[in-house]
Amino acid sequence: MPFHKRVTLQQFIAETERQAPEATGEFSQLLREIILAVKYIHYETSRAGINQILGRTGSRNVQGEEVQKLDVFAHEQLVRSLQLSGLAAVLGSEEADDYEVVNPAGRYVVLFDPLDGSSNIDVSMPVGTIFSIYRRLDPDRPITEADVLQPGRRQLAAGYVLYGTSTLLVYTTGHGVNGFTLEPTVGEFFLTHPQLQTPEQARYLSINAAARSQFPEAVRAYLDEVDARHAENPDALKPRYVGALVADFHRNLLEGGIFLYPGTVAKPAGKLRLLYEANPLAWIIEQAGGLATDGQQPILDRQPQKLHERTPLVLGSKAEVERFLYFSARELHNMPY
Ligand code: AHM
Ligand code: MG
Repeated sequence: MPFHKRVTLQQFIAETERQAPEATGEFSQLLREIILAVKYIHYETSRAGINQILGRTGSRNVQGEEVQKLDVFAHEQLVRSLQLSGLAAVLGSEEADDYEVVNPAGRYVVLFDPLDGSSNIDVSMPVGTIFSIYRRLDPDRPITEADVLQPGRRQLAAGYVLYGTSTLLVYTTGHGVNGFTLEPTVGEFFLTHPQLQTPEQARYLSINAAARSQFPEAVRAYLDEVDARHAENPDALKPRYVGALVADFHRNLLEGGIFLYPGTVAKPAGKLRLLYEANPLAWIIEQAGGLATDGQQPILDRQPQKLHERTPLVLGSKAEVERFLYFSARELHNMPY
């Protein structure tokens, strides 16, 4: 699609649908439902400090983490939109213990982290929404867990929304990555980042280095090598860590970078979730020319075992992730560094 002066997200979706004659329109409608929910979430996050919605509910989610009111709000907005649409068969959310069948006749599986990086809320830092859409396995059979546990390569669409200094929606349907910025006065997203490609060389390094001594040997060896590069050139691979995955990912996508959330001795699978954090961002980074790995295999090739499964995650610019993979391959094959 040529980049016209002013293309709205709605026009973009309609145009994409026009180019796919077999499309029924259902998928486009599903995206529109997500966009609608996202606009409500944007509105609520942008005035969080004003309307006293800040603070904790006092409850914990299935993973034992404190639930913030905005997490609940974001979850409810997405569930409501998707349920009302009648198009989604089953939903899986970070904020719900189990997957939920919302419409047995629906054709799609939608998995999401309604508000990622929620510890940032109380300090007015960026947060995000991440989503992933699959087709259900067989519309003539009842929905089972297998519909939810599909490998990332089967995604139909994956995207995220960054609620930062401006609100951006970035998504892919497997034909490149496009980014749209919300113009809040008219409530419309405009195409601002057509056909995004991430730089092949990384400019930034994003990692919570506090756990360095707890990381696997390959990660420590890689970080030692980064130290050596810093010793030569302090500007090489500058450390940048917001602590909100969407924000760290988005900066690195645009500027070039590598993000690592490895496992630790205490938590070998790390912290981030495969289905609604790692998979969608892995597909986006691959579509943008980068790579995503758990250290042993591409994230998108993993066969999920459960809805809230965690995975080590390393993703970003191709050359830098390949450099990391050099170290993890040596660990895998018991070779010296
Ligand atoms: P959340 O889903 O509970 O918000 O946690 C996920 C967040 C990510 O956004 C971020 O990359 C990571 O947790 C930061 O974790 P840490 O504080 O351990 O570095
Ligand atoms: Mg999260």
